[in-house]
Amino acid sequence: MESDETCNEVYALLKNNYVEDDENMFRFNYSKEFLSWALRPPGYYKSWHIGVRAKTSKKLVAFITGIPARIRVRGEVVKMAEVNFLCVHKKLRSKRLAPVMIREVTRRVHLENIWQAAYTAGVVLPTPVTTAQYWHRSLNPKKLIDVGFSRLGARMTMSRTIKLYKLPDSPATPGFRKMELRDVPAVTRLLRNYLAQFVVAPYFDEDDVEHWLRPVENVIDSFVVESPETHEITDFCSFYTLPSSILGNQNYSTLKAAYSYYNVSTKTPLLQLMNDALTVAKQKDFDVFNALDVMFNESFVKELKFGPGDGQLHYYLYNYRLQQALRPSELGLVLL
Ligand code: MYA
Ligand code: JJ1
Repeated sequence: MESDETCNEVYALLKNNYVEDDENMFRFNYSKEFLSWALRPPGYYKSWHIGVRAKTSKKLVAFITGIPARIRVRGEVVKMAEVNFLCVHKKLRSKRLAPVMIREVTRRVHLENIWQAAYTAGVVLPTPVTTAQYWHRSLNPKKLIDVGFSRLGARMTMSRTIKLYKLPDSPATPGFRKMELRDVPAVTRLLRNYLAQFVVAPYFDEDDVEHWLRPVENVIDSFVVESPETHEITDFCSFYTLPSSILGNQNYSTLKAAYSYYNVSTKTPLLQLMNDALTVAKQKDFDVFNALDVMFNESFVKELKFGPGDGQLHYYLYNYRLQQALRPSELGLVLL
């Protein structure tokens, strides 16, 4: 991923062959900038970015990645790999290449003396730690309906629907502003205290926060609330940019989606903080704002007019035994 050319090849493989919804109407279209950010966190290993090429054409046909992370499970901080972007070209499916990719990434993780991993999938595998539900908040309801992402509700007209999803022109919270480099220490403290409440959550230091939460244009947006009186950072919210290709629509090719990432409220009510996040996402021209029912997200989704999606996300740990499955609200981890 250090080479522009390779990054382009990975981008193209995923754009054409990665995850689709159950009716094959949409396919994730991670941008190159996003992939470069997601795969090069502090301490990343080049050897954990694994591709398979066709012998003669050298075309990239399969991919899998790991990145290092410290994940706290109850009281124990464990070095793990986060495994993601497993993809086999459509023409090479069902040939048992995926298990080969998984065995190879496992071998290379073991070489770094790391023995646990975390991953998510839309499919059920043995054995989920928890299953989270996707929720969607329409920002551009007309486009969502036109492309088949959502439907006009019963007894609803288009103009009533547009009115229903209207948002303010600007955030309501005084001191709500874009996160900056100087906020890293305060955001790290906020996030650490906050994530301590969940059974499974990342254990971030300042370098991690600088990488994962500092805004990167068209990749990750983060905002803090700075008290106008004390200049203290009291709250924080963030979302990442993950468009989907719209498959076979005459009028539109891309759905611009924001995904809720880490949100911390200590002073601003979470409901108000998330309404501000929706407001800035709308200003930035996103079509939809997505969230999983992890952490305290259940507490705002209904009130803020999110609706449940047809997709679920199963969370897994490799080689780590939890006595019982968790409720999604006990999970403090968002993978990309
Ligand atoms: S999840 C995103 C996965 N990617 C996609 O969904 C993209 C579109 N689909 C494809 O590219 C292919 O269909 C894939 C399967 C590549 C998914 N996780 O090669 P096959 C098992 C794990 O004949 P294909 C993400 O990236 C399936 O149960 N296993 O099938 C996290 C069967 O196994 P078994 C999966 O369709 C990935 C076998 O593969 C998944 O051509 C985490 C069939 O292989 C899946 N999502 O290719 C990986 N889907 O017969 C695990 C299917 O045994 C990491 N399968 O039931 C584990 C930790 C490793 C590190 C450990 C370190 C210590
Ligand atoms: O985006 C998803 N579903 C959408 C589109 C459905 C299109 C037909 N299948 C959906 N839309 C309804 C929105 C509506 C808005 C107004 C209020 C009511 C709701 O439900 C789903 C998630 O719901 N996404 C997927 O299926 C994509 C795959 C998800 C699994 C991801 C695996 C990731 C692997 C990571 O490592």
